[in-house]
Amino acid sequence: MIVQTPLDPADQQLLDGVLGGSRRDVARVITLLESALPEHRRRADVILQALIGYTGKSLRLGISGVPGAGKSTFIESLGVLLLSMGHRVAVLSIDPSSSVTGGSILADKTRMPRLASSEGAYIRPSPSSGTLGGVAAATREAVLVCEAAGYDVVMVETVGVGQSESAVTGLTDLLLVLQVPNTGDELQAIKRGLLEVADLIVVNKCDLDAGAARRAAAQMQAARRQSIRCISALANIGLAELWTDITQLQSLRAANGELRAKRQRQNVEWLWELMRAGLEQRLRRDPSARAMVAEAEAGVHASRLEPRATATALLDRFTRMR
Ligand SMILES: Nc1nc2c(ncn2[C@@H]2O[C@H](COP(=O)(O)OP(=O)(O)OP(=O)(O)O)[C@@H](O)[C@H]2O)c(=O)[nH]1
Ligand SMILES: [Mg+2]
Repeated sequence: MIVQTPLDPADQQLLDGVLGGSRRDVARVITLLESALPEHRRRADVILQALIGYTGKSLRLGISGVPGAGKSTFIESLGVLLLSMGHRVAVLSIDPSSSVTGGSILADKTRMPRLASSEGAYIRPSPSSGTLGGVAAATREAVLVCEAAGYDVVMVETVGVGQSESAVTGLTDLLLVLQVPNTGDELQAIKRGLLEVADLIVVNKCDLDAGAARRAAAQMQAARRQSIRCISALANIGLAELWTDITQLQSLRAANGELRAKRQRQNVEWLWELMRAGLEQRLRRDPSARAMVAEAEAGVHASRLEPRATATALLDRFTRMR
């Protein structure tokens, strides 16, 4: 049913560039897949399909925490440590609330100066919300491109508040939540259900008040029945030990099959997400659908037509039109 299109020379060159680890070609492909232009979309589809055999080999780590918790500082410090261990590190961010992009490029890169100037690292800000399937879909696809380029650790920083944690769990293997002591965040996190979705929790900024950090950790430890590390992203305390925790958890899940099952589940969810988004886009844009959609909208708007029956009739007609 799905026909694989051969790559034209320009796309083949991009693909070879990505597979050869070229940061510039990684950026170009991600730009294509974030584009709303149908021609870019088509090229991105073909390139992604061709890349798929080279993906899946990284540790996909989501980083969450309230604004100011130290996520960017943490990614910078851990990233530099990982580079020194011989890893290649990609940093992506996801901000479902952002409708503009561009401004954040500078902000992200200046917050991660050492990573930004390292050959072995690639930093990409959150896409804008105009992409097919939304910001999370574009970020997920960017993860795949980074993996094909040989980045073996991909960190995704959640930016903004609200839906970003649930978005990031759909595209990462592990979610790490950064907490800070003395802010009541322990309770906020419990309320928001963040503790349930977090795979690892750490208390950051332990350099400021080690006692307060230990108390915050103890409080959460009681709720989680899991040891909570105190770290300092800024003073580089506890990061090597935390990295050991992370890799051990990942290895355990790889060995018991949980990792594979999670990624399979995520992929099927993405398929549905993209089909939903694509169907809506077609209904809104397809010239042959537009007239009947406008008619249905007008009827529903005027309370002449009932939404449920109208939607069914419209979808019936639309699928017959194919
Ligand atoms: N003392 C101390 N300060 C820290 C630590 N980690 C981060 N900070 C400081 O906390 C502030 C916020 O850090 P960021 O890394 O920008 O925090 P963030 O979570 O990325 O913030 P947003 O992206 O705005 O949500 C900065 O001034 C950092 O220098 C730490 O371990 N100790
Ligand atoms: Mg940040």
